[in-house]
Amino acid sequence: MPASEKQSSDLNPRPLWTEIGLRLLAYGWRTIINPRWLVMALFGRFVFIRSWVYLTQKPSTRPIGEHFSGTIFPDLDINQTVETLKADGLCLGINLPSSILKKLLQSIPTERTYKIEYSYGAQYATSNNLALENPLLQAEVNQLSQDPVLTTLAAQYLGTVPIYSGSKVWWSFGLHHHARVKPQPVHCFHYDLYDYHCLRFFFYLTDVDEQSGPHQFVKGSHSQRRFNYAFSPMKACTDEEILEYYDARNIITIVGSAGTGFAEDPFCFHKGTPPQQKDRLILMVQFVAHDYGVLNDRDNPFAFYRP
Ligand SMILES: O=C(O)CCC(=O)C(=O)O
Repeated sequence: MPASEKQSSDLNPRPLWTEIGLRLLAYGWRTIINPRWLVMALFGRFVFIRSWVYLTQKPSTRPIGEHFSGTIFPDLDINQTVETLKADGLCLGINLPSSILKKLLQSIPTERTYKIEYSYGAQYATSNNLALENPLLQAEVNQLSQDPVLTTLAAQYLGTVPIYSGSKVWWSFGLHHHARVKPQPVHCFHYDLYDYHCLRFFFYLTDVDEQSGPHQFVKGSHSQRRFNYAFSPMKACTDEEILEYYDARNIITIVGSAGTGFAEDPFCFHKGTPPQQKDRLILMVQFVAHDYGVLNDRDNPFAFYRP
């Protein structure tokens, strides 16, 4: 099938029973390790419970406007960014300086390794996350995860001392490699529940236009939600379901040159669109408010298991 004929129906959420089976496996494992995680997974879906946890947790005492020496984001307005994040669940403009982008790219293998999978009678190109064990890449990512501006933003947004819970770097391959793109849960609008409050920083490491898999995001969907979302085992929705409830103007497509960065609350609905013409390389750095010991990518195989 030519890339241009790819049907959006390929990208619908997983069937209910597959979803429930996969979820029970991951949930069972996490609950055995830390039952407090199950309490969060059940109750963290309710906006009023999230607000209550926010108000009752130990506040961060980190002052704004100090200790920013060594940051790579000296010009970022912390107050403005946190306000935008609280209102929209998203803030653009947290861009990597070109020197850091260059160092990151130098530490990432230029070879784009993808695995070919056969299913539904078609070939798909998929990639695993790039190994952060590469010491050069790890050093760059560590620097980002400890950046005083990013950690202050996380402290202010999460309302408590932020815990760095992991990073990922991955390629999304374009349809030019193969005729079809493997339907992945991240290609549907979904939300993620890593904690009552979580903040992610994303950085594009390649130029991203409409054709190269831009990230999409539903502005304000961290606070404005249908009540029944909290009771559904599905964390994913079709585009049609999203458009039934949210105004199309709230769907933000993030395009930008390599280095473009943004902060996002993953409780908002978001997705990665499948790249058409060009591959996309992206880095994600994640902070949470509580450490359950099960959602850290260093500790376990299900850490970044998707909804
Ligand atoms: O690849 C993307 O832009 C989306 C990633 C995503 O949905 C996620 O990490 O939860």
